[in-house]
Amino acid sequence: MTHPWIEVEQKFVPRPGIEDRLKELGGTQESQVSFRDSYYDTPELTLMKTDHWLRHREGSGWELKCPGAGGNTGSHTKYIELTAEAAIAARLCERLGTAGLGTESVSEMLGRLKLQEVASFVTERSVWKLALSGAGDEEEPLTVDLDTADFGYAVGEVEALVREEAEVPKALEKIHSLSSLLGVSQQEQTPGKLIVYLKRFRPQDYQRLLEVATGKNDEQQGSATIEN
Ligand code: V4E
Repeated sequence: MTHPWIEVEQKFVPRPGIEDRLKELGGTQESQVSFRDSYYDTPELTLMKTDHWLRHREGSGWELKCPGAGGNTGSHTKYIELTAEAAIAARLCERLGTAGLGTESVSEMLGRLKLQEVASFVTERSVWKLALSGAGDEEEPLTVDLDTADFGYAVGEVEALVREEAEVPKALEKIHSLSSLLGVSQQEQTPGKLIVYLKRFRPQDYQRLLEVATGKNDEQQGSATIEN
């Protein structure tokens, strides 16, 4: 079986003129896309509290982000991204302590696992590709996504997808190099769209995640890094 992708990324606040800077650095705009993400969890936020993020992305289907080995600390994050329904279903059953029925699709298991929609929003995304000079021709270029969510929040991310844990340090090095060329500090910790959505529209849920992330909750099990 192919390994799932490991997504290594750093988010940042896009400053005015970011597109010009990307062009200056040799970047090219690959596409402009729009999609709706709907996130699901139990009423107790069992998944999010342990840094698992289940969503349905319009046009792509079900996706589950799980923490990579070593957890997530500091300005960058590292997640394993499951997109095969059977793998997502198996991980959901494991996290939620229930047996899999084998043939169930993710949509079919939502009711049984008490998974309900906690957020839904549309993102307009401008996708850029950029190969750092000095990197070999065979090197995968980095991706820079410039996102604007329909609730009025803009965020950028510099991202690399790798197959093996051993490739993560090099990916991080490249991400840090490009980030600093874009004027993004390595210390910059910019919240993603979902976290800002929860803070604005589901403040009680946001508070519960914050309590887990800051260790104020006895049931703490996860390594979520939510900012106040
Ligand atoms: C992993 C995660 C969340 C799920 C959404 O992930 P995100 O990378 O924000 O999605 P998106 O749409 O911007 O990018 P794509 O998947 O298309 O590349 S919501 C929160 N997290 C974890 C997390 C965290 N706990 N703390 C910080 C600082 N960042 C992320």
